[in-house]
Amino acid sequence: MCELHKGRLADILSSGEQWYLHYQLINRYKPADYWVGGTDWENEGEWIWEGSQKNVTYTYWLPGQPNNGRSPFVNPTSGNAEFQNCLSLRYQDNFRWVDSVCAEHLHYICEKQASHQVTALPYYAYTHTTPTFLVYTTTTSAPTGP
Ligand SMILES: [Ca+2]
Repeated sequence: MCELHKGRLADILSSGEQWYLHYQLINRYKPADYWVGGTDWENEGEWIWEGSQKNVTYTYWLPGQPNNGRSPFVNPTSGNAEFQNCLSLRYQDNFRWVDSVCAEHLHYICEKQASHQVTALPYYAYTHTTPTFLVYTTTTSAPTGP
């Protein structure tokens, strides 16, 4: 998915990045849930940003999340119901984070190196240097999985 755009699924490393995305999503994009690059696929409960392999330190989980819920989604390959190992931003909860089944099809947010400094937004005083976030409004499953 993001590789097509020469980027990777977004890391959210600070409240500044979270609010930057929040502002962009509510003003410019569809009211929808979005994938970013967090996953605990390899070690349950140990969340990393898969693009950079950084630990997830800043968090914006919805209270009660992540809960590693088992969804009714059945992996068409394995035939098993899947647990929640990928991180999505939930529209109905102000883009707080929840863990979701990676095979779900959601919109997604990539990031790539900026070629120049991007100064964003009238509303939150946040100068976004690098990376640049790119929001895609087609849907796809998260790329992590067996
Ligand atoms: Ca999990």
